[in-house]
Amino acid sequence: MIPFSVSFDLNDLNNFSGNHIVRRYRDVKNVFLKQDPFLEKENPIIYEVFEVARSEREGDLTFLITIIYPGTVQGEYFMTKGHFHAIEPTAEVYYGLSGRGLILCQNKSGDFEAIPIEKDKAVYIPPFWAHRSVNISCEPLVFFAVYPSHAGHDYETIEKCGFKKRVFAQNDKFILI
Ligand code: S6P
Ligand code: ZN
Repeated sequence: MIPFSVSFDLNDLNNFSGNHIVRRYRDVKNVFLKQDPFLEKENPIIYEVFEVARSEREGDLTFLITIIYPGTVQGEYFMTKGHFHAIEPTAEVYYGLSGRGLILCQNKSGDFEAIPIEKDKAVYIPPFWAHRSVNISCEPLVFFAVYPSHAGHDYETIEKCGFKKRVFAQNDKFILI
């Protein structure tokens, strides 16, 4: 691989040349506590990822931006599916670009942390911690992330055991339940 740069101009992502992953309501509805008939019909985009992944080799890095749109499913804030890295001893760094959110982190010993993210705040997700991002603001939550290219994703473990806490809107604030 040779050095390169990529534009993440949020006003011009139509020309993005990497992996574009789009998750609509019906793709991710099972992660929410309740279901919503209106969202089922409209099937809006809950979040999307623009990822530059040119290699899966150990030593390389993959980087991306994630955009999580504002909204709730019956009061539960829009969020990502969440995952462990398949190669568990791999960390990740998130860097907030706009909006406000929480990064829910959980390890297999049952420890749980909810780390705030917002513009210009960096979040470190250590090896062995699953992570899920939640938009707790009324604008898109946008963050940059970088992680080892060989890490891979394990979604199944979180699908089975879930995160210890969910994030709901209550009186214009968030609560963890
Ligand atoms: C990848 C990194 C992010 C997430 C993205 C969507 O390791 O943590 O790119 O993939 O924020 O989340 P998820 O849980 O659907 O992959
Ligand atoms: Zn990750």
